[in-house]
This record gives sequence, C-alpha cells and structure tokens, in this order.
Amino acid sequence: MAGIWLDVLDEIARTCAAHGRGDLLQTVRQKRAQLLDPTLRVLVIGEPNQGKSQLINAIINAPACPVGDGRTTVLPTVVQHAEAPTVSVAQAPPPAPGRATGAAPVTVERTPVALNQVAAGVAGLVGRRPGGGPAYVEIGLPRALLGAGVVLVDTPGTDEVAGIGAAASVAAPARADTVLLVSDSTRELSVAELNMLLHIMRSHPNVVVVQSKTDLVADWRTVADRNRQHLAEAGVPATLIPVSAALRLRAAAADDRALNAESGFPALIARLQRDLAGKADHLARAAVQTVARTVVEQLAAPLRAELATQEAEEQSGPISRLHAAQREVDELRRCSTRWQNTLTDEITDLLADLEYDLRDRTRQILRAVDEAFDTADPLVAWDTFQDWLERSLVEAAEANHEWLIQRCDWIARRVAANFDRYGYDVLPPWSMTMPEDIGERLPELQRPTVDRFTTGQKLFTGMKGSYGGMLMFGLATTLAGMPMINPVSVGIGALFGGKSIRDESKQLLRRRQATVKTAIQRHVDDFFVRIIRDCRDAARQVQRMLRDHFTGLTEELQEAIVQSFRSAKQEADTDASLREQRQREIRLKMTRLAAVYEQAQQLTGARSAPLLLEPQP
Ligand SMILES: Nc1nc2c(ncn2[C@@H]2O[C@H](COP(=O)(O)OP(=O)(O)OP(=O)(O)O)[C@@H](O)[C@H]2O)c(=O)[nH]1
Ligand SMILES: [Mg+2]
Repeated sequence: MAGIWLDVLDEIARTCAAHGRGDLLQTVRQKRAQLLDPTLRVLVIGEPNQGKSQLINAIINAPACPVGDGRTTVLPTVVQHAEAPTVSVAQAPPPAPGRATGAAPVTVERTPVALNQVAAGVAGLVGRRPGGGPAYVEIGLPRALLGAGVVLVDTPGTDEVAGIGAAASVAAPARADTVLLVSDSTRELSVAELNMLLHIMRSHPNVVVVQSKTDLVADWRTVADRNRQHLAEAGVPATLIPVSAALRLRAAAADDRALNAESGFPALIARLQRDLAGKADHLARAAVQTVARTVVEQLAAPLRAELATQEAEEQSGPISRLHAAQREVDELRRCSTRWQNTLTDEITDLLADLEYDLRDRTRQILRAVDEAFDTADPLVAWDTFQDWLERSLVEAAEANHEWLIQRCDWIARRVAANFDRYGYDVLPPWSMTMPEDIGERLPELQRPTVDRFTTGQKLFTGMKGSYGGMLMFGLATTLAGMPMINPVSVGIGALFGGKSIRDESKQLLRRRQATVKTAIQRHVDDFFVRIIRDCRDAARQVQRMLRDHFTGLTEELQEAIVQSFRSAKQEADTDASLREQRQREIRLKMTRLAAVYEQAQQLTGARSAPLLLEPQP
C-alpha cells in the first residue's frame, strides 16, 4: 500500500524538479522522510493556559511537562521514548546567512538538564547558549505509548497564526503527523482559534480539536456541541474530543477505570493509536494528497499569472503596435487626399480672386480715363496722361502680383498644415518674389492716331461756311437791289465761316476723345488679358511645385510608415507565434499538474476542494 503513495510523492518531487522549484522539492523530500519514519509526531498547540502541557502529562500519565497558571511553556518540548528519564535542552547553531534551510543536516547540540530542573529548562532559563539557534527541550520517558512510536510535542501558547512554529522548527505543523489544538471548556472556540485551524488545515490533513478541562464546566457538552457547530460552519473537518486531564490523572492515581473513561482520554488515545497504526497508510495518503495540493497550487500560480499577463500583453504589446501602425497607414492615405484637395481648391479660389481683383483695379483706371477724357483734349493732355496710365497699370499689376505671392505662401502653409502630425518642417524650400520686369511685360501703349484740325482744313471749312453765308445773304440782298457781293453779304459770310470752324473743331475734339477712350479701353483689355495669363501661369507653376514637393513628402512618409507597419506586423506575427508556443507549454504543464493532482486525489476516497487550474476570468 505504501508503494502507491510513495510513487505519487516521488512523481510530485520530479514535478518540482522539472519546474525548477528547489524549495518545494526540499519540502517534498522532508515530507517523504517524515512519512517513511514510523513514529507518530503529535503536535499540541493552542492559546496560552488552555491545558496543553497538562494534556500531554495526562496522555502519558506522568508529570513530564511543567504546568502552571500564566505562561509556563516557553520552549517547545518534545516528549519521546527513552529507557530512563532524561531531559536536555537541544539547540541548533544560529542559522548562517545564505544557507538554504535543510540543505545540510543541522547538528543539534544537547545540554543535559537535571530532572528537577525541567521547569527551568522549559521556561528557557537553563541549558541555553546565548546567541544560539532556536532551542527546544527534549524529555525522554519510559512509557508504553511513547515506546510504540508516539512523540508528543508541547508548544508555547499562542493565539496567532504567526506564532505557530516556523517550517524548520520542531513545533512546525508541517513536521507533525497529528495536530491537537487545545481549547478549554470555559468558553467556545474563539475566532483566533478558528483562524488558526483554517490556516493549519490548508497544509495539514490531520487535525483534532481537544476540548480540555471538562471537569471545570458543568455543561461542557453544550460547549462541545457549539464548538462542533462552529467547526462545521467554518468548514473545518476536524474531530472534537472533550477531555479532562484532571480526571485522567485522578483516575490513574486511583486506578479508576470508570473515571478514566469519563475523562475522555480513551477516545483521544485510541485516535492517536489509530493514527500511529495507519501512519504508513491512510495518514500518509492524506498527507500526500495535501502535499500534492500545496505543490500543484504553488506550481500553477506562476503559470496562471503568466497566462494572464500574456493575455493582457496580447492587447498591449506588438499587436497594439501593429494596430497603431495600421492607423498610421490609413491616416497617411487620408492626409494625402486631404492635402491634394486643399491645394486644388485653394488654387482655383486664388485664380478667381486674382481675376476679380485685377478686373476691379482696371475698371477703376478706366473710369478715371473716361472722366479725364470727357473734358481733356488728347492732343494736349496725352503725354501727361500716358505717364499716369502706365504708372497706374504697373501699380495695379504689382499689387495684383503681390497678392498672388502672399496667397501662394499662405496656400503652401495651408497644405503643409495637413502634415502637422508628422512633426517636421514641411514648407517647400522656395518662395515667390516680385519679378523685376513687371513694367516691361506690359503691352506698349501706342499713341492713338487722332484727327488734327490743320490750317488748310480750317481755311477750307471757313471758306465753305462763309461762302454759304455770303451766298445766302447775297441772294437776299440781290432782292433788295444790291449786287450779289456787297459789304453785308461779305460780312455775314465771314461770320458764318467763323462759326463753321468753331463747330467743326468741337466735333473733332469729341471724336478724338472717343478714339482715345476706345484705344485705351483696348489697351487696358490687352493689359488685363496678359497679366491674367501671367498670373495663371504663375499660379499653375506654384501648384505644380507644391504638388511635386508634397507628393515627394508623402512618398517619403509612406515609405517610412509602411516600413514600420511591416516590421510591426512581423513583430506581431513572431510575438503571436512565440506567445502561442509559450501558452501551449503552459497549458501542457497545467495538464501535467492536473494529472499529478488527480493521481494524489485517488489515494483517498474523499476528494478535497476542486483545484483551480484555469485562470480566473
Ligand atoms: N480543572 C482542570 N484544570 C486544568 C486541566 N488541565 C489544565 N488545568 C489547569 O490549567 C492551567 C494551565 O495548564 P497548562 O497545562 O500549564 O496550560 P498550557 O496550555 O500548557 O499553558 P501555557 O504553557 O502557559 O501555554 C493549570 O493551572 C492547570 O492546572 C484540567 O483538565 N482540569
Ligand atoms: Mg504549557
């Protein structure tokens, strides 16, 4: 029968080694040695003054452990078999730093103590070397129960979980086969005691609650019932045995069997004997089951944590970088469309605005021209006027061009703003300037050919007018009996001739003015067409340059972004496959752990709580 649990224990040890957990392996080895040892180590724990020491004395029917009110037991006391009574204080050397616990067998020094010095020894007053390691008292007694292999360990009272012996100490529950928690009948189990029980039950399958001093309390049975209820409620599967050490000792002294039975000790001793007999069987199986549970839980915890972190990292690691890179690619695509639209729209607007501006400026000039030549004679005013007109047109062209420059600069900035998020200076390394020769580009203004009133023409016109007048009045005077050419008709003729000349020159002036206006109108139209064409060309050129510049930039960015996307993708793929592999490994390990656990479970009929191997959602 031993073979099976031993196999499982060895399997557990191998698993610890495979997981590289030297510490757990050490514990398992210690457990193995303990389970193969035929003695039954009984650890007595409890709060101070509960009658622990007296319980031990009553079990073996000997005043081995000092008993008293107040804190009597200071050092753990190991009561075991010896041919003759012996007492010694055992002390290990102080733990050397860096030495793993239990890595090398610890040599314990024993200082014999006289039998009448037991109380002082247990109180820690004699036999202890200052500066030494943890000390304990060893008491040897020739007693049948001890001789059969029971070792009783008394401990200093404590109500704290932390007060229970540490792993290496003689008072460690891990080193005990049976743990007796002593709580007297004067009160029900305290919260501290239940906590202690819960704590120990986690790593120890064999715990008995001893309710002591039943002789002190009349209705100890009610207390016992309440205590059993508390245990059940707390989920502690421990047996409760009510006893009275006082009755047992009295019964022993009087050799009174009935009293002994009443003391409750036969039940407790029967339990200890059963444990002793079953140590290599049911006790060992339960112990291995507990070891399996502890070990598997400890081995699974980091695996479970790793799985959880891996799942968390899946969302944050390379995959999230890949998503970010994908977003960058999309964003660049959007940016590309956006800046192209900006450029096209802005250039279209620019052209319309420039044309409107120039149209406005030339219209004002033409209005001034009209006003000027409503009165001025082109013959007189032409030169001054020509200077003014040329200057005005150059000014208009310059103002218009200045605007073009500013707008182009602004457009470059607006398009560049689309690249803001890429965070580098993206304005084209170029800027427009005002051409020097803007005046020379203008069409030349030809002096319009206007009708001049020459002296010959004047003479002719005058003569035509005076001849008509003379003839008209000559005929009239002929009727009055005067000759055709007489002083009156000659005078009238001269008058008429003068008027004709005046009329004629007024008409000519108006014609000249009209001619000049038309000529200037045509000139300004030519000017407009040429300047607008220049503007259009310039704007187109700017558009092309901006487009080339920003296309280049987009391509550069795209290359970088696509590159980083590719590396992110590769990284994510590698990461995913590594992660998958690791997860498979972890799951495999978990499965193996579950198998080991299951094997240990089958050692006993009873199943303990199911093991949580999968990570909690
Ligand atoms: N009436 C009665 N008194 C008991 C019984 N067992 C112990 N006592 C008394 O209870 C007191 C404490 O007993 P101890 O055995 O010293 O108690 P302990 O738990 O070992 O105490 P510490 O070692 O100080 O933690 C002593 O006065 C005992 O005489 C019992 O069964 N009946
Ligand atoms: Mg004591």
